[in-house]
Amino acid sequence: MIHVEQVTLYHIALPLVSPFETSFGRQTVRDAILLELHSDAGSSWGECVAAEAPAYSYETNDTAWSVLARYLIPTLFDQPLHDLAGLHAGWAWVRGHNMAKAALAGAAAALLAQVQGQSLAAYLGGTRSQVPVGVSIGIQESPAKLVDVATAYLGQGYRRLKVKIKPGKDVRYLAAVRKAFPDMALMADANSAYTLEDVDLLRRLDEFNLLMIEQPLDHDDIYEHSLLQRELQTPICLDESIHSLLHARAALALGSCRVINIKVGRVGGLLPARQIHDLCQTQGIPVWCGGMLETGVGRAANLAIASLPNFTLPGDISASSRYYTHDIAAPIFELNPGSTITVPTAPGLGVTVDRTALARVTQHSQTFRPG
Ligand code: OSB
Ligand code: MG
Repeated sequence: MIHVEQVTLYHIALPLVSPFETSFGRQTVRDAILLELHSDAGSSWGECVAAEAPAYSYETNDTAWSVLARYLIPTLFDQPLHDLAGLHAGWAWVRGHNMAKAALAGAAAALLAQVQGQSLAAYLGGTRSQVPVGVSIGIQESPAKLVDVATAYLGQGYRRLKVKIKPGKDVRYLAAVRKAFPDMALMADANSAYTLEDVDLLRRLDEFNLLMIEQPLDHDDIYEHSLLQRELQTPICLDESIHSLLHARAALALGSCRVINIKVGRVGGLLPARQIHDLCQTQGIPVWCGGMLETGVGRAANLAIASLPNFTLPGDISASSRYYTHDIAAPIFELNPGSTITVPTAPGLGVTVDRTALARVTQHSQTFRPG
């Protein structure tokens, strides 16, 4: 039984090595909340994957900060920490705000693992010591530029490319990459940029032999994806639409996708992430771990969940240097030959936060205590 004595939130702004553009916007800095948890049994860290603006998700750093401060952190002060199920039960009445929940639950999970002398991966039931990974490439200014960027990543050893697309920057871009790399494991992510009216265009993507197309339709749609999937050979992978086990169940029952991207933040924590993993495993649906340009803190947690057996497809968990010059956690993650990253084995999260690096990028912090 663990008594949490103090929680500190840090709003950080960490510059990206290169701008990241999706169909909903362009990002040059990662604005995030880090969460530090102190208890009578040790301390640990969590990361919130909300962004500055409600584009990928309705959650923002402001909403996450507020919900953590007013509702979630007090739950942890009110009851001792036993296990993740108890923690989630304590805030089951809070609707949504999954990214806020996942930040606190992630820190709690790392602490629970640490107290048991286990790595977070082992605590979650992970079975793999290395996980296959790829790289997510933002929208580029031309097909030729995209091929250049892809070439550079392949040179670094990545063996699965994900290309962001949007209307006007789709067929020609994917055609160029496919032509340059005929056998490469390639996929596209539309971040909800299309509608069912685009079915003819989306059908043209079948010729590129993509591993999957991620979230072509609305961020909150499940039904229309089932209609689209019937028209495409390319497997649809849902990202934005899946916020819970129930969403996953609905999507699989309707045939809305053949793959699910599991993001710990989007589904509200490692425990719901594992439940979705388990459901998919029993239905023969492969999953992979999505990314939100995490720092080393969130990346370590992603590697832990991605070590579960049904995370068979390469995740968006690239090396730290793909995102940041000076990450705030150590050790940084490097790409192994074979396009894998090694899952941390030390007790708990397996990374430590560098206080000097953190102080450099902290905009604002606040500490909460019981009472
Ligand atoms: O849709 O997967 C996405 C980043 C921010 C918001 C949404 C997405 C992404 C990525 C980045 O694709 C993946 C990564 O962290 O490498
Ligand atoms: Mg996506």
